[in-house]
Amino acid sequence: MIGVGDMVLLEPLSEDSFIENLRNRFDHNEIYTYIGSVVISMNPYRSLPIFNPDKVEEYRNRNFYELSPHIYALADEAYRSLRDQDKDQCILITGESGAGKTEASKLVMSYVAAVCGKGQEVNKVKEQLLQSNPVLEAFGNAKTVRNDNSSRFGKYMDIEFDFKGDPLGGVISNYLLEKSRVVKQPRGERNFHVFYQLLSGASDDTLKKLKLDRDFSKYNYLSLDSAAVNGLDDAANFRTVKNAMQIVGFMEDEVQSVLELVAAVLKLGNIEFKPESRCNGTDESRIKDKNDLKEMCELLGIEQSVLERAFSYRTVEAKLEKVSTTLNVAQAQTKARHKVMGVLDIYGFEIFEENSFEQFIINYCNEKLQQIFIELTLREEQEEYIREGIEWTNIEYFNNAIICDLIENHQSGILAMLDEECLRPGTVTDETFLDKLNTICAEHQHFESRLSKNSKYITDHSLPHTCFRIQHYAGKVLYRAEGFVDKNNDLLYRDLSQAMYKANHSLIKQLFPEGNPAKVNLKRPPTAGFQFKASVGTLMRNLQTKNPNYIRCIKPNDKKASHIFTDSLVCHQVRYLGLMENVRVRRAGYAFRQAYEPCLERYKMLCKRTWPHWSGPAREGVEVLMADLKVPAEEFSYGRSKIFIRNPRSLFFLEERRRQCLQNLATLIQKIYRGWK
Ligand code: AD9
Ligand code: MG
Repeated sequence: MIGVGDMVLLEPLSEDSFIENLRNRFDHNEIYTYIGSVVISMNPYRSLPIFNPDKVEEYRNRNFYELSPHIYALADEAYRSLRDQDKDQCILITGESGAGKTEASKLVMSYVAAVCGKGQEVNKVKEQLLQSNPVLEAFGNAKTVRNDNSSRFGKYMDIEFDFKGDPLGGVISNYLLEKSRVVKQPRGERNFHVFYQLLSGASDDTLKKLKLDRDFSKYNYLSLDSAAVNGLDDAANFRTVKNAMQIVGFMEDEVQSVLELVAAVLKLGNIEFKPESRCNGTDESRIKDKNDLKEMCELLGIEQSVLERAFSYRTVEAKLEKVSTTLNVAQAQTKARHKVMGVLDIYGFEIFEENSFEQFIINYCNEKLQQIFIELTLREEQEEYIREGIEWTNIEYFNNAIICDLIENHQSGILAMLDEECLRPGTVTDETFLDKLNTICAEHQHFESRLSKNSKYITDHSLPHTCFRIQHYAGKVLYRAEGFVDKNNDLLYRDLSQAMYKANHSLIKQLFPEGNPAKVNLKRPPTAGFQFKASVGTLMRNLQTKNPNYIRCIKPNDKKASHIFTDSLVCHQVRYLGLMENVRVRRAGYAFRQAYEPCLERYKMLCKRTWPHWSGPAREGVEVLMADLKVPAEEFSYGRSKIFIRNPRSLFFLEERRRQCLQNLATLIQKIYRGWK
């Protein structure tokens, strides 16, 4: 074993030794390290020979601590608890952009697919689950400066199993796709993969049908400076995605419809407008060159004049509607009879040079995940000790509930204020929104802005007037208020949705149901922020009903390179992920705990005084048992209802003795049986 496989056993424990241990293991290709049952995963940025069918077999049905740390051990443990103990599981994968979350989620899924059930039908379900990944990534991932395959949406997949542990299917929930990327990408970044895949990988014939040119430079929406990405074969990926779409269940004509839509978006990006003065003194926009518009309309079966009109005029609606609060929240997850394993792979915490509404939402989501981690591991652990009357030295940790409150408090939170602005009649701009923040959040210790009206806390006079800053658990982020109101409103003008609804194209029609003139809905659709908050709330409640398994991903360097381990970068992540606190809690505490009854039941065969029938209370039985086995007293604590075992090794010792005992018993029975014959 290189270094220490479980940080709980690290001696002496300090931040330096923690990082040194990670580095030492990383240098020897040991990218996984435990903190108790939490898996730390370092991104190797190269393929290691540790993910293959032989490894799967090695880890299958083995106890968590028996082999060297691996993500497969976590997947195995989660799957077996689900199958054998009927406990719904969730796998929570966190870490910053590029740390390896999506790869980790795929490894977990492929492991579970490899070990669960067999047979034609089951295999089909497995294939569909696995092949959903390339499809979702084509449309939802893009190259960013942080990650060549960055997820621009959050994904939560519930995989459902029957009572035998065979997969039945899955439900995928997506969270807020970064839509603005279609139109504009930051410097050095790309649009969603699918555009490049289509142009590079489709046959000449397909491109002709779609009225497309292979040359990226013909399309305004495809930034040129970073079109080719090292190690990314768009053409090959296009074939993978098309194949995956078929496996997932798209019919051939549906695939074609989707591609037509992708082509239409590229055309749309090329349509340019020019202002034109009208005789009544107002300005109106006119389309410069109508060829792209014409081709787009042909692709989508829309009459050109209809779309042209919709592009040029806007029927402005009065903002009198109320926000609908009847979101259908608990939709997907009520089928309690199935066993469920949820895999959460959500966009990582982001700090860019320019941070907008998207980063704000992404970082809010990460705050919530950190909060659930704190609640479930740190606080619950401490509270359990208190409940059980076990002595506890308090561990200081940063509780980020206060930041979540700054964002989501339903009266004074930033999202609530943004909604208030978006729904208020009168002139609303990003500046009025910022003004509101300055008035209401000024005193909050995690909020900073230059213009805070009544704040005593303006610490940084270099802060731009148009920005506000939040001190997140993972670092300070400066947000530019520009665009917040528009992006939160997320309104599509009715003229456009009605034009789209008129298309003679089944997919487009489905995508714009609100354009149906028969269903004019006067209610204003909920804002983007409101919807996100509601769906994150549902997600958190869902996760809380399941047994959590954590994978904490760490990015070793900022260069997307293998073999480089930058101490300062890793240290920063170790700090904000709260990993040191996590170890301290586990160490101050006990690695395992078990209620007295099942503990006595399992191990009583190891001691003559408890075997076969112990007549007293279970707790006393366990005490007698431990004394008899001469396990050092400091290894155990006796709580009100449970025994707490400090070190995994003590558990191994018990398990090993039990295994020997059972073997002896089996040999004895065989002898007796032979004697009879
Ligand atoms: V983001 O928040 O979606 O921007 P992720 O999902 O955390 O981010 P991702 O899993 O996409 O990061 O990993 C980034 C890249 O690191 C991958 O494209 C791989 O090139 C590389 N990577 C990550 N994990 C592994 C691994 N176990 N083995 C090899 C890996 N390469
Ligand atoms: Mg990802």
